[in-house]
Amino acid sequence: MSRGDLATRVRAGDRRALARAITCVERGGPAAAALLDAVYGASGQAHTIGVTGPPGAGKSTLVDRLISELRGKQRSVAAIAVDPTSPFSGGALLGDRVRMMRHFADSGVFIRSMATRGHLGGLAPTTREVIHLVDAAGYDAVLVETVGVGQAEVDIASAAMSTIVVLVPGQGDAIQALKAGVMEVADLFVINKADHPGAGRLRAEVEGMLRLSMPERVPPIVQTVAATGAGVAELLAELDAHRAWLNGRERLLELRRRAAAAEVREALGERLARRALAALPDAGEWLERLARRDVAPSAVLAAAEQALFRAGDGESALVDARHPTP
Ligand SMILES: Nc1nc2c(ncn2[C@@H]2O[C@H](COP(=O)(O)OP(=O)(O)OP(=O)(O)O)[C@@H](O)[C@H]2O)c(=O)[nH]1
Ligand SMILES: [Mg+2]
Repeated sequence: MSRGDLATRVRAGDRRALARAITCVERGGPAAAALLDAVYGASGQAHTIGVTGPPGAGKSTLVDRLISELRGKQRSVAAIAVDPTSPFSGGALLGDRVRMMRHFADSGVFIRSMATRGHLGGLAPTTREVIHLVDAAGYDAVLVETVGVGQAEVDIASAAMSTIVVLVPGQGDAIQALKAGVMEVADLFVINKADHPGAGRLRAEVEGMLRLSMPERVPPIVQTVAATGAGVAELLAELDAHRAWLNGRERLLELRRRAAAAEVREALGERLARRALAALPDAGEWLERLARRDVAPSAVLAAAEQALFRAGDGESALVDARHPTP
């Protein structure tokens, strides 16, 4: 199948083509870039929803319930689980896929796991691109689960329309986590495991902090028991309300501007870094000297920058970096 056919089939909502396209994008290189170019115009319609929070908070269980809730309203949904890489297998954890197996027979549901492969932050290097693909395939909602406290929330918030931060009672770090820039990026808070003691108190604490720091817009706080599905209908109603609010005035456009800026900056950063390190003679030696404190960090940066510019004008550096030799 040619690349053009694959893009056409993705845009037509063909699930098998979508799975193949994601694999292609994860592999990278010129084929991935061409495929993304061919579907990009069709993306931007789905309600992209980030679901993030500490390990074990119940994110996958919640996503599973949200899928059911959305399907009950005849809405199609794609779920992407961005897992931490297991140091033993090097692959994505299987648990989420097993759990969601019951949705696999449903043609209105698409589920995919991807590994972060040690990438900093909560997103895999290609998560944004995979979101574009799934979005272009015409799903009404795209749920993206990422693990983490801190950078993960900030990253997913720059890639999704609505960001849900999941907290659970009895975790001492929940309130602590809110101080690390997370509060600003959450559009919605979920207090999951509300069947555990302390849910009401955690809610009051979160609400108190939000009122203090952002009195003009306190995000909704929804209590859920993902294990039973309690509160999930309310959560979806809040998500719909947030989407409707975004649709007002220029908000969605502003959000897209920020997402585009984050995406370009991230991709450029990675490509330029790869290119600069490849162009720097004795890069390994420079890093060794840096580790030994024989040189200052700024000296290494300056050398890498000079090597990058020596390697050619800015344009050719970017084109070459798009087609890295393996
Ligand atoms: N009591 C109770 N248990 C829950 C609830 N939601 C999820 N769990 C359980 O909590 C455990 C972790 O749930 P997951 O959905 O895997 O959590 P997660 O946040 O996706 O975990 P990671 O992806 O590993 O970070 C599982 O054993 C769930 O059954 C809840 O509302 N109440
Ligand atoms: Mg999970």
